[in-house]
Amino acid sequence: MEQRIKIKNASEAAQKIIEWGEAEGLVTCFERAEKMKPCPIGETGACCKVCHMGPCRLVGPKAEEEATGVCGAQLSTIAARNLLRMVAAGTAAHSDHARSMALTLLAVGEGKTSDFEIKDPAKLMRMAEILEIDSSGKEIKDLAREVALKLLEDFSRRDGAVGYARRAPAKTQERWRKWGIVPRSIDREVVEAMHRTNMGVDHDPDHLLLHALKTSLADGWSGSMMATDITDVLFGTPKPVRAESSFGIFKPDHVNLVIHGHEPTLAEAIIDVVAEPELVEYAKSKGAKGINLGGMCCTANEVLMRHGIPTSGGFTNQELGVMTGLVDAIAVDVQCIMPAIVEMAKKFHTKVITTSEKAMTQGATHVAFDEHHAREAARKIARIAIDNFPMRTKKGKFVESDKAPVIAGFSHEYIEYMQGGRWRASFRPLNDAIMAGRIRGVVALVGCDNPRVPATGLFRYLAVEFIKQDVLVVTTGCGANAYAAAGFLTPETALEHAGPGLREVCEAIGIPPILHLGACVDNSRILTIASAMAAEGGLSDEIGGMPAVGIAPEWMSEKAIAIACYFAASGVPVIFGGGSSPVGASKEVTNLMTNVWYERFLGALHFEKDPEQVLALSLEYIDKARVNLKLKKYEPGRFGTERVLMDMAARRELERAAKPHLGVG
Ligand code: SF4
Ligand code: MSK
Repeated sequence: MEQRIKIKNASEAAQKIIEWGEAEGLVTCFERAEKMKPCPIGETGACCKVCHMGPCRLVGPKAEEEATGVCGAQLSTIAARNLLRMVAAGTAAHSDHARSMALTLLAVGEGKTSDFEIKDPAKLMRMAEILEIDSSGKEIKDLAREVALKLLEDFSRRDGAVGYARRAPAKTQERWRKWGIVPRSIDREVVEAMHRTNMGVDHDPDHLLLHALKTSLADGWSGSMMATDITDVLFGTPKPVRAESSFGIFKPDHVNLVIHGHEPTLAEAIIDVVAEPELVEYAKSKGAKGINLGGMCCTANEVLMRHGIPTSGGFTNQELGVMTGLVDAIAVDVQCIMPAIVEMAKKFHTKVITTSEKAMTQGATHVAFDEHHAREAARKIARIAIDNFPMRTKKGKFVESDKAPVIAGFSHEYIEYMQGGRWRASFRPLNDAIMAGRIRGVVALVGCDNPRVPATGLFRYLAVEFIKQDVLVVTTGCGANAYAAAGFLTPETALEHAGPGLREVCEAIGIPPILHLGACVDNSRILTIASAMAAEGGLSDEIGGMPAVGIAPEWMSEKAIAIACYFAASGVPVIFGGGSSPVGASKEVTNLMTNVWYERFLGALHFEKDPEQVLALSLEYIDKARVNLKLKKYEPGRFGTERVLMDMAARRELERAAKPHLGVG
């Protein structure tokens, strides 16, 4: 533990770049995080600034019992109100991303763009079925239009429920109905959250927090889930691909163009155009051997899992990427883009290109991007990067050898397929392995990396500890990037670190013990996977009560809070690490979010600073679920009887026998 806190980044290459930068007088988020101590009042949710009689700070040993703001608001009201505002902001971010995706699907359906097409019609049909749209006899484009319009209703419906709520197990939905948290529509819940937290409206902490759950469910079971599904339909449902990660993916003799942000449309358009012969020739005319794309943050996950585009890392890598001196341009859209990259870029030759009408940064170049003129904008961006290639100087810290292999792209559909092939796809083998104690439980290690802790270090520590103890890990967001850079996303990791039961399962199926599931919005895949496991039988018949935990060890974004709340409301205990609790000042709110939520939903939200406590609490939840489900007690190396997991050869044999003319999937 001691050694981890002396370094600023657990990645050796990142640490080298940070140290080089410090010697050069370059200031990064790591140094700023050291200098900018968090305000101890705001940090724990004890500050209210929703009106101009304040800001009111409720401090002191008896603040919870005695202090109030000028209006009389108590600490529990203030802390709950602050949390609800975070959830509203996080939900808005994911869902506005989803709105763009739905509008792109609509444009494709209406034939208003020729830059995108339907890549996975089967998934579109499955979406139609879930949304109760009859797809029989319809042209695929007409169906796309109908599905898009149906999904767009999820933003503005006055009453009823978001369309995908019905994907949750019946018992989970029953709990939502009982506590009045079935989300009606995204915009309605977000607007109501802002209204309720306005000065002088909702003051009951429990009532405020129930609306936090309701708003977050509009994110998880609508916004994020539709973003994931539409992205799969337009750009392909991921299946495992092999690629590379970390800073060594930049090529000194190529134009290096980084794509950073969240919405995959920009990145997909750029991927399409950089292969065009005219652009490749143009790059050569400037002395480059070609154009090299690298992803960053969640865009990295989107293009890694669909195209094998290498990732240059997560959130805290953005300034460091510029400091390699090899990045000719960074094209960004929305979310998690530090304004600091523009300042850093000025010290090198890098151009920062903003593209969204919603997100501009002073000093950046703006190229307007929309789904109707996607390739045109993408070509402009590529040309800016190419034109900038000759401007490179020798300044920068580049570690060419810093590359790790990655296997990414485990969608719900692929995980189902890998457990039984095309004809017997199911979650049976996974459920059986959990029941037998071969796999102790499942942990989602997701979310941001953070310069306030040794960045990516908590991710590494926890993953190794979990897989050692036969816990299967799934990952999304910048956590997925952290594992990619660490070289953990390969099957060999299982051999090196995993406990005997998990290793056996990984070897039988040929998967890593840490599965890359995608970007932040793809946490919705975890919800549908958990629902499928509940439907499969043998474990819990709802999401709650599964031996599963969600962890965001280094969270920083409001989106992470929204994700945590929709997991908790769906029945998954969630533990946030890395820093103080944003509601820590109020014991009442802390109790509501842990004990009371657990009683009602079998989910909870904890904030736990100590990584060892995060680990212990997670295992406690997992083992408690095993006991409640009357599963075999977990004992390393000692498994119960179960169905045998099929290896690839056995699966192929089965498929051949089932449909010999179709070959293997
Ligand atoms: Fe202070 Fe109340 Fe205004 Fe908040 S709403 S700033 S507690 S007076
Ligand atoms: S990008 S929200 S830093 S995961 Fe999705 Fe990464 Fe967190 Fe942003």
